[in-house]
Amino acid sequence: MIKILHLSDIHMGSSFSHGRINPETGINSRLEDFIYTLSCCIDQAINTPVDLVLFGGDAFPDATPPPYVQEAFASQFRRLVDADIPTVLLVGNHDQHSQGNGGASLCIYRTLGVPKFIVGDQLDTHCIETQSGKIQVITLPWLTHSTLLTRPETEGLSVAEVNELLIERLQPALEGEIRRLDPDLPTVLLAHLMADRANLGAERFLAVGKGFTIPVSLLIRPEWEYVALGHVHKHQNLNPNNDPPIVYPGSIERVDFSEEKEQKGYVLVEVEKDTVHWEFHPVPARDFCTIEVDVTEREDPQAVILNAIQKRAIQDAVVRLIYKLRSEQLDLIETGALQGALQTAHSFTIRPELVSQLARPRLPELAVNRSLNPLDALQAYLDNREDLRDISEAMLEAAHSLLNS
Ligand SMILES: [Mn+2]
Repeated sequence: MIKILHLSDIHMGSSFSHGRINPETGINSRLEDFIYTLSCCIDQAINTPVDLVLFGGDAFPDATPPPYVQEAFASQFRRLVDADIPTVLLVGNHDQHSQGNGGASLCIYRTLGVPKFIVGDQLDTHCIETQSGKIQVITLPWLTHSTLLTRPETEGLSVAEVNELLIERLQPALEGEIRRLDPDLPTVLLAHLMADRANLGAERFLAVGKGFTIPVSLLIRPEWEYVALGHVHKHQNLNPNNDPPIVYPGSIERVDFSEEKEQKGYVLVEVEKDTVHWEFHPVPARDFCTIEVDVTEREDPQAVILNAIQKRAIQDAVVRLIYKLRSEQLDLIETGALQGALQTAHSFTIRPELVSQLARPRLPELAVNRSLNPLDALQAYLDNREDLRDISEAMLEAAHSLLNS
């Protein structure tokens, strides 16, 4: 029986806007959070101990993280080297450099020849010798147009057609890897991809440009015991009959509020030829908490908001307070007291939304049902800005020459 710890989507270095600077270290508290949850995963790998760690991709927000973030990541994975645990680092879309090939942020581990570390930056099969026997891991990093297609092939095609063509190419390539497998050894497919049955989370907004979706049917094969995925931040198994399990462990910390209600963690897998057992383990990720109140119809909006805050567990959480009110109620709100009520939160933002003001255009000349050319719109704007009168002539002139250039 080979024991595997499968984690993914670490995104170390993101979510800084939800943190504060730790005065003792000068480090953003959210980086400390991400280091902490990663250390929980590594602790588990070492204490179990597992025979293999599989990382499903997206180590950082981009391919060129600042050195102190890289170092924080490396010092956690270094513990696996010391514990003699083989590790596969798969390249996700956030790890790829837009210029050039491969994962700039992860390839350094191969360049340095870190013992028992494998970087999965291409479709390949790795036969790994573990404490409990051999296992085959097929690595399938994030695919882009240029991975399997040339520009003339994709010219004039729609996104959907390119997607189809890419899958047509992927299929035989994957088939080639499958044919080379030793049928007597347990096998895992480790892939960073968007499967067409996956529920979306923050990754939808984080990704630059649209990626490809891979049909789940392509991942259901008797040749492998487990499919270890990365990319989607919400933990899920895409094949509930577990034949084989197709599992996103999800991210290990909340990257933003879209992950507020998701449990964060990693997956422990036990695998041998034709048998697999897996289990999700939560990590103590920092809580996020949205408090939304509509006080437009309330006599005492301040008390209603304070009451809404009181009812929620905000201690040490990243909190956002959103309240809707009418402009006439503005004088009834004392922001200082709201801030006071949120003091026990790790960090908080307060966002008042003025209802009446949103419904009415600020300048009657710019009503939604009227279409103005850009110069008329600028003219209307400047007419309403006393303070810009001195430069309004010059601005109109500049706008005119820009539009005519
Ligand atoms: Mn990703």
